[in-house]
Amino acid sequence: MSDTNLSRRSALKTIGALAALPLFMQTELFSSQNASKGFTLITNGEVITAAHWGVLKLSIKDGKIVDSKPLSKTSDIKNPLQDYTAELVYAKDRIKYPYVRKSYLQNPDDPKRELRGADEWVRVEYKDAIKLIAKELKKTRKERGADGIFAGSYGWKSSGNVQNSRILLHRFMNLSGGFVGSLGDYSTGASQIIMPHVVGSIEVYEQQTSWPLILEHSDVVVIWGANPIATLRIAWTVSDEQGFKYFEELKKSGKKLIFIDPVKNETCQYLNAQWIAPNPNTDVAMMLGMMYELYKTNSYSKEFLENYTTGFDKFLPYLLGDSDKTPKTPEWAAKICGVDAKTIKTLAHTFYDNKTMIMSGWGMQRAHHGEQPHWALVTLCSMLGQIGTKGGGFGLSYHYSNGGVPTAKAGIVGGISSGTSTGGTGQSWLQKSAQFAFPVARIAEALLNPGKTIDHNGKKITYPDIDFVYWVGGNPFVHHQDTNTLVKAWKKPRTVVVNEIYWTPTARMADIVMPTTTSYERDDISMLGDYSNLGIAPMKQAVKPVGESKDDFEIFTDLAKEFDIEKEYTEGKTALEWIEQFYTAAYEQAKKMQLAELNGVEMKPFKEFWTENKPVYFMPTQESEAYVRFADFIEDPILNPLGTPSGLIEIYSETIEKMKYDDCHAHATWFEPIEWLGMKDKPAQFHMITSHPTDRLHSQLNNVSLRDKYAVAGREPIWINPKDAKAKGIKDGDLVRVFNARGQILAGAVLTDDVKEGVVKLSEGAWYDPANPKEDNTICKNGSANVLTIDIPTSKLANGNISHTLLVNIEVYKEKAPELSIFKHPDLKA
Ligand code: PGD
Repeated sequence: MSDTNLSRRSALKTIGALAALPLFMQTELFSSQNASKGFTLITNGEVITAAHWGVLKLSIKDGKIVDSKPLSKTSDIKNPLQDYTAELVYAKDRIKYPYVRKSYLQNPDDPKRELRGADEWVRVEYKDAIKLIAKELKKTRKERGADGIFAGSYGWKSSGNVQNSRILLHRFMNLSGGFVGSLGDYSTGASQIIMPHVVGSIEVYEQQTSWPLILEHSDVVVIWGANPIATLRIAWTVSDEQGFKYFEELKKSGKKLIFIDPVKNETCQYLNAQWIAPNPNTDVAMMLGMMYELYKTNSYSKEFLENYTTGFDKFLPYLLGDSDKTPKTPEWAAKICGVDAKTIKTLAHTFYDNKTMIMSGWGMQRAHHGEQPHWALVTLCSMLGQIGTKGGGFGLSYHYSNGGVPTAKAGIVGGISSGTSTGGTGQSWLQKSAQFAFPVARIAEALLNPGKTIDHNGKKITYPDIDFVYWVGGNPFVHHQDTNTLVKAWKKPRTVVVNEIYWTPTARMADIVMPTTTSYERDDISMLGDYSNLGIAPMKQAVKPVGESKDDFEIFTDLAKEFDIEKEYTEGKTALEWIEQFYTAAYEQAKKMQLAELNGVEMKPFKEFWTENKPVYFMPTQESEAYVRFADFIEDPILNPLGTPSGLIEIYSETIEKMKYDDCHAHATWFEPIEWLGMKDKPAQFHMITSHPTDRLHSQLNNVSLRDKYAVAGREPIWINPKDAKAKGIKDGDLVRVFNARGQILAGAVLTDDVKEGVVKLSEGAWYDPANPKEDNTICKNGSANVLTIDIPTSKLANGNISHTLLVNIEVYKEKAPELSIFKHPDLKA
C-alpha cells in the first residue's frame, strides 16, 4: 500500500472520529434574545463554536464561559490560543458602552483632532451615538462626496460568514452613498501583484500540491522563510488543524529538511532541520548565486525552460553579468547574503539532484523590493524543472491556513456581501469605490497627501481628500508601519469612528467608539478549512453580550435606518436568518450531489444542524489527494495555458518592461533595500525581523494572560544573539530600549543562538502603548514593532508594505521601568 493510501486512511480515521463525537447536551435553558426565533441560550452546559484558531468546546456555568478547549485533537502539536475564550470575553479592557471623545462631542466641526489618543471619553446612549455617526457621515458626504470617506478598514476581524465586520461596513457604505476603499492586503501585498505577471495567478492564496504527495514523492523539503508551526495555529476562516498533522508526518519521514531563515524559529526547531541563515532581505542574491551555479555546471532543465517559460534568454545576460558587469556568482551572492559560496553551490545541486519542494513563506516579500524574492524563486524552480510534478516545485501557502490539505467535496456556506442581491441604491458605488481605492498599506501617505498621484501596477492613482474614517475589525495602530507618522496622519480627518471589542490603540485614537461583541456573544457560521472545506462549523452564541456591546450587523442595521435603507441593508432578514439561508444553500448544493461523491456524508436541515450544535465534517476526495499544482499546465501548456500574456511562466515580463519602473525591472533582480546589514553608512546596527507572533493572532490575544508566558521584563520579547548582547552589555531578561530615527520602544531581552549575529527578532502585534500620547515620538512601553518600521512601498509595481526592512539600535534601559497602561481602561467619564 502506498504512503498516499496510508495517509488518506489516517485522514479519514481522524474525520470519522470527529463525526462520531457525542452530541453535546443542552442542560438548563433560559430565554434570550434568540428565544423568540426558536433558539435559546444555555446557562449550564457546553457550546460548540469556532474561531480563527479552530473549533472550540466552551463550558458554560451560570451563564458564563468557564472553560475553552479544542473540540478534537488532530495532532500532538498544542495550540494554546484555544484556551483563552473566557478571558477574551470578560477582558478588563472590554468596551462596554458607546463613547465619544470629549472635544468631538463638544464640537464635531472643530473637534481638536490633535487630542486624539489623549482626550477624555464621555459615555453616550447607544441611540445617540448612532444618530451622531449618521449626522456627521451625511455632513461629510454632502461637503466632500464619497471620496471624503475612507472605509477601506483592513483587518483580521473574527471568523464568521455573517458577522464579517469589514464586509458589513462596505455594504452599509455602498448602500448609503459610497466610500474610498483599499486594494490588496498587508499579508501578500507584493506577491499578489507580481505573481499574476509571472505565473498568471496570485499564487499566494491557491491550493498547494497535496500533502500526501509531498510525503510520498519529495526527497528534500525546504522551508524558506516561514514558520508554519506558529502560523498554522490560525486560519482566515476556521483552522481545520490538519496542517500540523502533516508536519508531524514530515518530521518522522526521514526526508532531508532544510530551513533557510535568519531566525531559527519554532518550525526549524520542531523539524530539527538543517538551518541556513542568510542576512535578512538578501534571499534574491542567494537565489541568483544558486542559479549561476546551476547554469555554469549545466545542471538545469533546458527542456522545462523551453517548453514552459519565456524570457530566460533575456534574463541570462543579467545572471551572467553581461548586462551590468556583475556576474551573480555564488561568491558574489555570499558577500551579500552571508551564506558561504560552498553552501550556496551545495544547496543548488541538492535541489537539482533530488525531488525538491520549496515551501516559501511571505515574510520575504514584506520587504523593500518584495516583488523580487518570489519571482526569483519561480525562476530558480523553472531551472530545476520540477514545477508541476508530484512532490517537486514550489509552494507559497503551506504555512498558511493549512495549504496542501486535500480538499473535500462539500456543501459550501456563502457569506454576506458588500453589495445586495436585490440591487439597491448603492450598486453603482461598487464601481466607484473601486475607482477611488488605493493600496492598503499607503493609508498614512494618502491621509497626509490628498491629491498626490502615485504609480501602481502600470496605472496612476490619485489620493482623495479624506475627512471621515470608519474602521472595523482591524488594528492599524499596531499593524501599520511607522506608527509615529500614522499618529500625525490620523490627525488629518475630522471624524474617526471605530467599532471595537477592546480599548485597542486604534479604538483610543477614535472620536466615536462603538462597543462590539466577540464572536462568542452572537450567532454565526463558517467553513472549516480555507483550502480543504473539511466542514461547516456552527458558531452558536454562547453567552449574553457584555455591557451594551452589539454585533456589527446590528450597528450597521441601526445606521441603515438613519439613511432609510434598512430594507436594502438587511433584505428583511435577521443575522440568524442569513445564517440559515447560507447553510440551506449549502445543504441544497450537497443534496444535488451523489451520496458517494460526498463519501456518504449527509447534511441535516438547518434546524437540526443548529440545534445539535456540532460541525458537519466532509471527506477529502481521492482526486484532491492526487492534486498537483500546475499539473494541467505541465501536461499541455497549449491547451491549459497560464493566465500570463504568453500563457507561460514569465521569467521576463514585457508587461512590466513597458511600465519602465526604476524599482521593478522586467526580470527578477537584486536591489539593495533601503536599510540592510550590507549597506554603507548604516543608520543603525541590527536588522530587525518583525515576524508573526507565535502566541497571538497579530494583535489579537495580546490582552490575555497567555502574554505572561512570553513577556520578558513585562514587555514584548526581543531575540538577540549572545555575542551581540555581550558587546552591548545586555543580559538575558534585561529591559532594553530599541530605537532608530523613526521611534523607540521598550522590550525584554532574550539571549539566544537561534538568531543570526547582527539580527534581532521582535514579533509584530504588541499593542502600541505610548508613554505620553501628547508627545511626539514618545516611547512605546509595550514594544510594538511598527513604531520602528519604515512606511515606504515595496516598489511602484505593488506598493506593498516593507515591515521586515529596518535597522535598529538596542541598549539597556537604565531609567525606572514605566508601568503599562494599554491593557487598562482609558480615563472614562460616566
Ligand atoms: P488584528 O490584531 O487581527 O490585526 O493586522 P490586523 O489589523 O488584521 O486586528 C483585528 C482587530 O479586529 C482586533 O483589534 C480585534 O479586537 C478586532 N475585532 C475582532 N473581531 C471583531 C468584530 O467582530 N468586529 C469588530 N468591529 N472588530 C473585531 C494584521 C496585519 O498586520 C497583517 S494581516 C499582516 S500580514 C502584517 N504583518 C506584519 C508583519 O509581519 N510585521 C509588521 N511589522 N507588521 C505587520 N503588520 C500587518
